Amino acid sequence: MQPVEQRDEVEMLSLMLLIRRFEERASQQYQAQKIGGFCHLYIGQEAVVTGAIAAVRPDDYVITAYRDHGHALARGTSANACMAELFGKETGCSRGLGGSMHFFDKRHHMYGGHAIVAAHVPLGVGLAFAIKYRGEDRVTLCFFGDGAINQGSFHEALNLAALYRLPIIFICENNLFAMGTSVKRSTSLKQIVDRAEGYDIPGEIVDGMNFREVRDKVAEVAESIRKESHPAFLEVRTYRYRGHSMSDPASYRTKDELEKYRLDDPIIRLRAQLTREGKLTNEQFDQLDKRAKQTVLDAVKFAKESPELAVEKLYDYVYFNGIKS
Ligand SMILES: Cc1ncc(C[n+]2csc(CCOP(=O)(O)OP(=O)(O)O)c2C)c(N)n1
Repeated sequence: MQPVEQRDEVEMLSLMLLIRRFEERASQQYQAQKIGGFCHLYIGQEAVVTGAIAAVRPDDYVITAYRDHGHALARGTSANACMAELFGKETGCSRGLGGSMHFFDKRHHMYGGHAIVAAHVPLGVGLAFAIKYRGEDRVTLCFFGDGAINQGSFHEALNLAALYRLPIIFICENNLFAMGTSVKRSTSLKQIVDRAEGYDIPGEIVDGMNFREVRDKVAEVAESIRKESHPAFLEVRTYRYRGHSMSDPASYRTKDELEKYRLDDPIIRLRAQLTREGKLTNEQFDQLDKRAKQTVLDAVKFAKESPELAVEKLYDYVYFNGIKS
């Protein structure tokens, strides 16, 4: 199977636009009360998942926390299945039973969407263990937030991954806040990446607002892991423009701080790079954006028209044998 890293950068820009427009529309539909429960938006962080996924193969494994819409879209789950999941419909990627925090798509090797902070990090290590056990050359991408790094399960997972030299890239999406708590107030280290050193895992800091930097770093690490299995850690520095969830006014940070990151927007950056290099015109960009907006509008229509899961099917998908795929 071809590494996705060969994929066109214009296509990747278009994916970032899809994620951005998807999140904006989800926000609007949430406010219109079409979406219930929690809803955490990924706006501002698009280059992290797009860059990482662009650097690996479609058969590599991906697992993440609850801010997961972008991860599923980047992995290849359709906007229809993602939006329908938010609407709690049977056509959703988790049959409407998971909602925003529990997107899942086995076909695309997207193993969630997990709500409990850091609880999925050992699951990611389990995926990596399975790869090594079967003698495969896949890699697991395990994404989590800066809020996860002080949880016990995180430490246990890193220790085991290092001990067994498992093929996993721990990708910390450091957006500076865990809910309203600044990382400076929750973490004793000056740099999150230093956590990895404690487990003898190689780690690096990456600019998460720069698609190319994320892609190139993940590609380099993945290549090394495929040659000889080992874990790696990337602290990817990024920023979320919106509050923690839809109900958070984000009053714990200043407008100036937000503005500073908006000016460093990952979509604007990649667009500027491609334009400068003569690979993209303004008209082409507008076309991509128009297409992304239309895909998302179609997804809302699809979600609205999709059926609710029948009550008698409520337990069909709880255990593995009940999954009809
Ligand atoms: C074990 C646990 N404790 C507390 C919570 C409540 N909670 C939900 S999100 C969150 C913050 C996590 O922040 P981070 O890991 O940095 O991810 P981000 O929201 O920045 O993507 C907390 C404390 C939880 N879900 N699980």
